[in-house]
Amino acid sequence: MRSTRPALRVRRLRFLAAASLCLLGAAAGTLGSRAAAQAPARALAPRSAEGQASPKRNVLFIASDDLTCALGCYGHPLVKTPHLDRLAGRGVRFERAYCQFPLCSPSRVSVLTGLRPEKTGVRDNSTRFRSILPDAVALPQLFRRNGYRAARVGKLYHYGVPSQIGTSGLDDDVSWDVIVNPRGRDKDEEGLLRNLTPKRGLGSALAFHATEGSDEEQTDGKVASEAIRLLEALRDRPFFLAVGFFRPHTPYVAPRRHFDGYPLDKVALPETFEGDLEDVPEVAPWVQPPNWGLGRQDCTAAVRAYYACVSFVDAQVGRVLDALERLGLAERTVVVFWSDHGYLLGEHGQWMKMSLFEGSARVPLLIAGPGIEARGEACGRTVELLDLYPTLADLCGLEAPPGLDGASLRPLLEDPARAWSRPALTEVTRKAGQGKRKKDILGRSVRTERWRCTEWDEGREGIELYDHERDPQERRNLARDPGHARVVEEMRAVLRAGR
Ligand SMILES: [Ca+2]
Repeated sequence: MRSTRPALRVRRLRFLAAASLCLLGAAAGTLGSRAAAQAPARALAPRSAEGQASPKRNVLFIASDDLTCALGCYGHPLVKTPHLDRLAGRGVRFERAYCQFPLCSPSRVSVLTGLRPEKTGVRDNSTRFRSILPDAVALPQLFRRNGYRAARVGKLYHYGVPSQIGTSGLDDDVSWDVIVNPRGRDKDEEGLLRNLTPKRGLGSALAFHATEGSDEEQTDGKVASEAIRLLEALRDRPFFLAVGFFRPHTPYVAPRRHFDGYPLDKVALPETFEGDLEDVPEVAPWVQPPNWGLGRQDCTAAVRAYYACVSFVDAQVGRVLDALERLGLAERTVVVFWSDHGYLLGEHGQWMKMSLFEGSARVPLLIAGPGIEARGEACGRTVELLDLYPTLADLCGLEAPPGLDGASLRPLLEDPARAWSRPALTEVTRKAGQGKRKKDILGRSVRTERWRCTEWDEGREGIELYDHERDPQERRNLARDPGHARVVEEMRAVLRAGR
């Protein structure tokens, strides 16, 4: 295989800024810093619960790409994720956490700006959010302005998988002091992929490969190695380290040993129901025909490969968490693990993202570390990924910019059973109509602890209502049931209010 050295990009400007910091007597490390080039920091001392000044907390912000809640700690009967389970054991696992848009870039921009897609204007994988919001203070940028070193390894803002592996993609320059773009053996072995849907681009094809070699040779293995190296380099100053794994995004590539953990005969496909999609609006299903016409055997092989990738990512997260412990950083580092959106693996004959069904909108979310009183507990309140921005600002004692759309989850980290009145909103785009009348529309969905209600084009293209207390698989659309008219009205009022 070809050995590729990840590009560590520290530009001249950063060295100059680091030099000026040195002149000012500040401690600048070998990685450089651009803190001096930024607007003056609003220096707020982090506060402990008692209001006393406390040492600055670090942030380890770990993203996975296209990861659904198929994890041991979320009760999955087959998938093994011992390291994420360990993280969940020392923090809070959010059972009802939702993305704001089930597609990479719109979701990631929403997380990193703390704003809803309607404000960021990013609803595709090509728009740069700075072209719309030039002055937004992105989450890592807030930390930089407060004296933190912000570093990124791998995919945080969007880059196309697998085409842009090893590049910065739609990265945001001012978010980071340090950027590392690993590229591994998987990129060189695309010719070995088995592709069940050859007419689809590789980035959204059902394609997979059980590879030879070690975890460390894979792009995500290198992401973990570089993250460990950065933890060692940054340990003496407050840091915001963002670690972006891009698995289990397709193509599902992982070393063979991870496939071996999932014998084909143990992998079950979701239950199917006669007439499941007959009561949903025409625009609701993203995958047409269901399962792209694939048979059970192919679908099972794809799900198995996806599970192998989940275990592979889990092992890489474990390596990073081990380093955090070894370096004595765990007690002063807030760890967040999240996925940019959920993923369907055959539910309703649907795959991947871009749907407003539960499995596409729901994400795994784990938060652990200092300031988090509840350890190993689950929280059933509806929360949104855009809550992460105000949460991290709050936990680290930084003043968040005005106008963020989320709320700090700190009260729920202290008491996961606490009352919470915020529902979760998710939206997606669709083409509706035929021929010349074809137009772009929005689907918008609200999730409360009991209900999911989805409006397509403000209801003109249909409405869905599901009762998760009785129907967690969203089999029966109740939107036209007269007995549920009041619930539909209430939910639509929430959608109209935007919250
Ligand atoms: Ca994604």
